Amino acid sequence: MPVMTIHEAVTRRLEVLAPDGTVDEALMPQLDREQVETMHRWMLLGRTLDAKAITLQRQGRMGTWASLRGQEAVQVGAVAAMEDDDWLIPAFREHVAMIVRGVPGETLLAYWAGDERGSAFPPGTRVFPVPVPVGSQFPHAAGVGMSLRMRGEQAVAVAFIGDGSTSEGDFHEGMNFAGVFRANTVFIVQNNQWAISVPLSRQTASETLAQRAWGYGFPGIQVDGNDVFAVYAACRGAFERARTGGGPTLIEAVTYRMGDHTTADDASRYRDPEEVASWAQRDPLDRLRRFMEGRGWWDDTRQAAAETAAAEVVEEMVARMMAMEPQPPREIFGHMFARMPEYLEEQASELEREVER
Ligand SMILES: Cc1ncc(C[n+]2csc(CCOP(=O)(O)OP(=O)(O)O)c2C)c(N)n1
Ligand SMILES: [Mg+2]
Repeated sequence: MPVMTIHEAVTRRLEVLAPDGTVDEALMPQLDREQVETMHRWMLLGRTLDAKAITLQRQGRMGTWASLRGQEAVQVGAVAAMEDDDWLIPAFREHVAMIVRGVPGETLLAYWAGDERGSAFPPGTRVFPVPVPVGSQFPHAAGVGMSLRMRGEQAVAVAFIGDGSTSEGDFHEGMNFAGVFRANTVFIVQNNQWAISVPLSRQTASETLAQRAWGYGFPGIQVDGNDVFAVYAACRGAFERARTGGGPTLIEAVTYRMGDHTTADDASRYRDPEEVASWAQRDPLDRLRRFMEGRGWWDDTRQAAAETAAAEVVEEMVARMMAMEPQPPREIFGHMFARMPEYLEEQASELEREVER
C-alpha cells in the first residue's frame, strides 16, 4: 500500500510598502495619487478620532473606547477595496472602516457613549452593528455571504475579527459554513498580537492564523497589516474571487495594538515597553507618508493642512454627538424584546426613580 501526499498547502505573506516608504513596484496595486491621498486622509481621520475619543472618555463624556491606533492600514486598505454594494461586518475596533462605509461619526461616538441610537444606522447602510461577544459576528458574516451567493449578487461580506477571537467556537463555525456553502465572504483577522493581556503565543500553536483557512477548504494569506498597499492588494484579489463565485478567503493582517485594549485597561502592566517601541518604528501612517514624500506628492505643509482638516471633521462629529437630545434612561432596556419581561420592567422603573432622585 503506498503512502501518498493527499493534501499540501502553502501559506504566503504579502508585503508591498517597506518601512522606509519604498514599494515593490511589481506588487504595487494600481492606485493613482488621488486614491493614495484618500487612503492617507482616512487613516489620519482614524487616528485623530481615536485620540479625541480617548480624551472625551477621560473627561467623563464617553463610556469607553477601543483604540484603533496602529491598525489604521488594515481598516483603510480593506474598505478602499470594497464596492458600494458590499457589506461590512465589523468587530468592535473598526471605527474608521465603519465611518468610511457610511456610519455617521456622531452615531459611532453615541454608541461608545452608551446611547442606543448608536446602533441605528441610516437606512441602506451596509454595515452591521458592533458585536460585543467576541467572534459572534463570524457566523453572521457567513450567513450574509451565503445569502449574497444564493441571490446571485456580485457583492461581498467583509468581516473583521481579532487574533484572540480566533480561539472562539464562533470563528470556526463561521469559517466552516462559509467554506461548505462557498459564501461570498472574506474574513479579515486583525492580528494585533494581544487579546487584552493575553499574547498571541497563548492563542494558538499554529505558526500563522492565515493557515487555519486551509482546514475549512479555502485559502489563507498573511499580509503586513501596517502596509496599506499589501492589505489593499490582498483584499482586491480576495473580494474579486468571492464576488465571482470563487468562495471565501481568510486574510491575516499582522499589526499591533499601539494603545490600551480599551480606556478601561492599562497595557503598561503587562507589555514590554521595548515591544511597543519597536512597533512604533513600523507605524502605518508614517510609512504611507514616506511613500508620498518619495513620489513628491507630500511635504510638511500638506501634512499640517491634512491634520487640521482631520481635526475639523472630528470636531464636527463630536459637536453633532453632543447636540443629540439625551435619551430617556429606560431606553437602555429596550430594543431586545418585543414585549419587555417583567423583571426588566421592574429594573427600568427602578432606574427611573433613581435618576429622578
Ligand atoms: C464571548 C466573549 N468573551 C470575552 C469577552 C471579553 N473580551 C472583550 S475583547 C476581548 C479580547 C479580544 O481580543 P482580540 O480578538 O485579539 O481583539 P482585539 O481586542 O485585540 O481587537 C475579550 C476577551 C467578550 N467580549 N466576549
Ligand atoms: Mg488582538
